[in-house]
Amino acid sequence: MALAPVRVRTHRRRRRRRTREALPRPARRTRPPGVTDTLGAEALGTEPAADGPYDIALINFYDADARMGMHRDADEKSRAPVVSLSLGDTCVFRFGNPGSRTRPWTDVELRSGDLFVFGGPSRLAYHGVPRVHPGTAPPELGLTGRLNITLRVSGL
Ligand SMILES: O=C(O)CCC(=O)C(=O)O
Ligand SMILES: [Mn+2]
Repeated sequence: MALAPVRVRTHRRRRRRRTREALPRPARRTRPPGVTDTLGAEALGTEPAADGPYDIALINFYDADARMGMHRDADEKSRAPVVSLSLGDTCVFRFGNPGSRTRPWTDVELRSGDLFVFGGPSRLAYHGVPRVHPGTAPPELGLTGRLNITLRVSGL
């Protein structure tokens, strides 16, 4: 008996076309407001960094018990100075050395409105916040706790 050839039909799934509108929009990179390309240089009185604008603003909030351990800001490709603005409660800012998270370090009191800039040989120094002094924020700010904003150049 002769066997009839069997036709195997394959079903190719048609790729469903997604409209452009349905796709998520890429996150837009916007510059933190009021930040100029030369911010770090202006604060330090040096030449502006050649590797780009201040395109990162990292905001940390500290309540009365918050701390930040000793670390280095080493994720950025750029070595442009880090510009750090404090608002609200006063804190103890511990500024160490680039070699280790241990002494020598200097404890500085950062108050609301203080700008702390570290660059050059200190750009990769270990630093941290061992203490916040609760209730020391200027009342007109209406802020309970401490806000810190660090501005950085990613270099990407
Ligand atoms: O809160 C501060 O003053 C320091 C913050 C800091 O070191 C950081 O965000 O990497
Ligand atoms: Mn840091």
